[in-house]
Amino acid sequence: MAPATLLKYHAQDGPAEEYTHVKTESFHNANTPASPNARKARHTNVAGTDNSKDEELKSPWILHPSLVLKEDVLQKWGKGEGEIPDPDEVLDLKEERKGWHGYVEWELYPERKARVKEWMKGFDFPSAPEFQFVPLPKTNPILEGVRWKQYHYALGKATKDIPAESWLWVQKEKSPDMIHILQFPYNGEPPRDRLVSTALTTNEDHFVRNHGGIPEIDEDEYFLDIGGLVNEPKRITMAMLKDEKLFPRQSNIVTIQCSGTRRIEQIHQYPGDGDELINAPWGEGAIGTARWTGVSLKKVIKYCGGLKYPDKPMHLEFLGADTYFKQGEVYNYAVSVPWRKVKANEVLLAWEMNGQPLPKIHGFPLRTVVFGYIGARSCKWLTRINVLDAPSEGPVQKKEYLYYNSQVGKHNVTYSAGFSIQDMLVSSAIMSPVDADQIIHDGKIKMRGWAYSGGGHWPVRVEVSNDGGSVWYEVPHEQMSEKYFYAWRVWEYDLPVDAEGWLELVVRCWDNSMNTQPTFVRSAWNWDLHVTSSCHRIKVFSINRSRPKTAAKLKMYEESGIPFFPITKPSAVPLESDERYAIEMAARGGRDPLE
Ligand SMILES: Nc1nc2c(c(=O)[nH]1)N[C@H]1C(S)=C(S)[C@@H](COP(=O)(O)O)O[C@H]1N2
Ligand SMILES: [Mo]
Repeated sequence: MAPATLLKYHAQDGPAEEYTHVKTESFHNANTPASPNARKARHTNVAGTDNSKDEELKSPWILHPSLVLKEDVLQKWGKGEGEIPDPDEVLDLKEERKGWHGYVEWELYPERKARVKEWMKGFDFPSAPEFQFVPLPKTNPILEGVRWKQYHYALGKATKDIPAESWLWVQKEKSPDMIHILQFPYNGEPPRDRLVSTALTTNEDHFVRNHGGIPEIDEDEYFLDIGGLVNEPKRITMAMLKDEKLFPRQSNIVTIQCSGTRRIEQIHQYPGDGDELINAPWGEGAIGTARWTGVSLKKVIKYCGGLKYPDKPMHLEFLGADTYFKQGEVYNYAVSVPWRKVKANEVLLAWEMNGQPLPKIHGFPLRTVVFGYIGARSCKWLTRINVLDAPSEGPVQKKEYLYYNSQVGKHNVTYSAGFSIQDMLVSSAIMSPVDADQIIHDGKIKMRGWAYSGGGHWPVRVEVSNDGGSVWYEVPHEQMSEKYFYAWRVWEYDLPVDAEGWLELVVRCWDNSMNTQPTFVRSAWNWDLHVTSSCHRIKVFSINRSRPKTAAKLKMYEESGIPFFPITKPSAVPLESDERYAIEMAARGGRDPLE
């Protein structure tokens, strides 16, 4: 079959500006070397170069910003101008365990958290960048996360190299052409076209969503503590988890989707809350599908003698090794899911992703994978599971990932007023063509995309429209990938297109419960800009070469060697010859009526 789309011009192509990073400045003085660990990281640079000091300063993954202290703090600490107290003396932070680099435990030490809260008050951290009322920078990374780098830097040796080291893992483990939405904490999605070229996403292309740094954990030193309202609290090693005499293996194809997927559409129409991490400006790629292997959490809870109150609305809280800063305080990443989700064998403790050990960036050595739920609950770098009689009090569970009514905003928003997003709703996206493409075709345009529904639902029907959503064509089931209880389906379709000019292409999915998608972004807009589940719409400029006049015009451009694209480039040739004009006007009976 000939390709339906003959030629495409991407309006979004164009030179990205060189990304300029924050210049290195050591905490105490410019000559202090970074910690041995960061130094080692530099020498295993992807480029393999032996970095001189100058090279180090230029290297894009040295991410040590300068810090600004507040005046009253200088006085309080008895320091002179420009002198910064040593965080290692004041805070004395240490990594929690041998073999767990990048892990500082916060939740078990309330007094440590309190000390950091006081310390953080001493700095003038930059505020969040405005990225909603202005166009996004054409850089890659798009946003930097300067203040998050500074937060880590401000706490001294236990955390200051984490931004640099995490960026190194991005380079090592992710595809070189990822779209870096936020450099640190790292958030990135793959190129659109490639994401839907296979039903299973490669580990290199799977999107990444981080709230903090990437810990490096030695599998042999790894263990997981299970406690709280469980009958027999236990410490479990990887060797125990992998022992099939103790726990049967479970393997499932599961889609993980961040509830920020397609947020950029909401931002473009109606800006909302503007934290560059919490509300990162995702495109359609914050979704991926992998075969995850591990053991069902239900079996592990059984091994711990079961829950103390299995009939109460219990939650299982997952804690991660990474540090999360929120409003001047520190936390370990923490989220929870209800016990009934675990009971259904829909929560996996996974150590394998597509038959490979988990990449570091995806949670090595162990993460949860919560089927059909928002990605946030699939906790990476798992340190503990706490059985609670209520949802986690961690900020990610309690204060984020909330879905508000559209009239709620900064003036009246409250945490309790939002839905806590758990099951992902039915959604879809067109991944090719992309918005503003100018397409030469012979009456059909090839479309490709994904369709997904959470909560154990699956896409049954995908429909596309070439007229903004009045006429819908069904994508034949043969052109959709296999169905699974917990995964997306990728699809492709040669959409009949007769009309020329700007058209609005639309997709919508129907799941097995006959749920479908809201019509417009506005129909489901919400203050925190979550789950952009409305029909996905793109504008494309159609040039239908099966029309003889269009074909002739295109030929003329080709023969004269004048580029046709972009369509907005003013034409250097007359639209019509004088001879032709005279013939056409005569045929129309001239411009004006005779009487
Ligand atoms: N420990 C930890 N787990 C985490 C996160 C995190 O920042 N820290 N991010 C969550 C969010 S919001 C999402 S969408 C998924 C993304 O998983 P991935 O990065 O493997 O694609 O991880 C979740 N698990
Ligand atoms: Mo997420």
